[in-house]
Amino acid sequence: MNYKKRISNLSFLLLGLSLSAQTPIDQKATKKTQNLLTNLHEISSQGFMFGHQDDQAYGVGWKAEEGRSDVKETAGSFPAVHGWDVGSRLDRESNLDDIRFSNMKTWIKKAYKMGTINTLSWHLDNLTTGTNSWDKTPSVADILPGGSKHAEFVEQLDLLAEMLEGMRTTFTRIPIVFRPWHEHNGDWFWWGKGNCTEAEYIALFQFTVDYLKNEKNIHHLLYAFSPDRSRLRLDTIPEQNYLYGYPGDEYVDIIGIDNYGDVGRIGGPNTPEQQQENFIQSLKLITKIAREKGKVAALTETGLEGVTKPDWFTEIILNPIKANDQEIDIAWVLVWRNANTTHHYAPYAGHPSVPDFQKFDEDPLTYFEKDMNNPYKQGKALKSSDK
Ligand code: BMA
Repeated sequence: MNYKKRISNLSFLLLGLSLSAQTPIDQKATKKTQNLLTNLHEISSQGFMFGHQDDQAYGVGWKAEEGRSDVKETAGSFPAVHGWDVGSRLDRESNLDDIRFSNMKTWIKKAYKMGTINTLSWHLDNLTTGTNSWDKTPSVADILPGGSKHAEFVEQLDLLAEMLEGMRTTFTRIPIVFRPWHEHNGDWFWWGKGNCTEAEYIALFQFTVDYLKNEKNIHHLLYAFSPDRSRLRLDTIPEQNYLYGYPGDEYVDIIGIDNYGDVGRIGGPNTPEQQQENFIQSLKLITKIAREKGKVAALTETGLEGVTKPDWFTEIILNPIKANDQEIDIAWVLVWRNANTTHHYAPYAGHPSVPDFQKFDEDPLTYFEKDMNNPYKQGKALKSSDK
């Protein structure tokens, strides 16, 4: 057991003393969902899971081929966190990136059975105009109660609830981390800053949670809040800044952040050194807020498009986290999807970043599928505390 783990076991014990800190916001959450949250606390105090968007659905040069995964074909093991998106509308057969919802359900089940975790985001269409999430036409007021598109929004939520109900095995509903209305402090989605008021955003988040939980009786979700780092000033009152649009402690289990700007993107305002410093600060910030609130922190989206820096995984992600591991507790790091040779965030076979990705995988701080035991069972999330 290393130093980090001893310290963290102690803090985990202290955390355990205030049991409420580990209770999901849904007081009727299923036992497995409760266990998942407790385990996420524990995992985040020890290391972090690696996640990948759409991992089983497609990769560079292949699509919907049973058993395939670019992560498995490069690191040797599936990711520990599987990201999915239920946009654009649930009355379609496939999602916005052409994944059939029926297949998504199968892969979610497979991820669950492997002892890994599923998280869902939702690029819902703009229901006011009938176009996509990036249409900034104000729409939040229209879809809230009393608005002209409210019934249509409720229809989408009903379909979502139905889909969530279908995410089950014979005996149990599969716990899912739901991450709606992400990057809301940016202005690029219709639910973003400038396209609705803060009060409207909060009402949207709260309505979504309340409706699923109280009206549809969905009790196998943990809820994640995930502003974007690029619109978050770290120099002045960062905490208050982070909490723009925060719907309240009763609505959020996971204190997330999406951060693409501090992880090697070329052409931005900051030098690589400043980027690294900001990356560390952003993770310290979510850790601090999560600790204060008794929640779990996570890097809910990140990545360098094309992984153009061959040692990106160790140099940009792992080493800064490792060097600050007393002040950074994040349960997972999720990189975005592998669409093609230019738009991909995980390596694929033959890519120059593969050797470094393997080093990243071998590090005791990172968890892939092979390191997971059963995150839905109390105290049994990881295969062993020492890898
Ligand atoms: C973006 C891009 C798009 C995709 C969207 C939703 O970051 O990857 O191609 O449609 O996410 O997954």
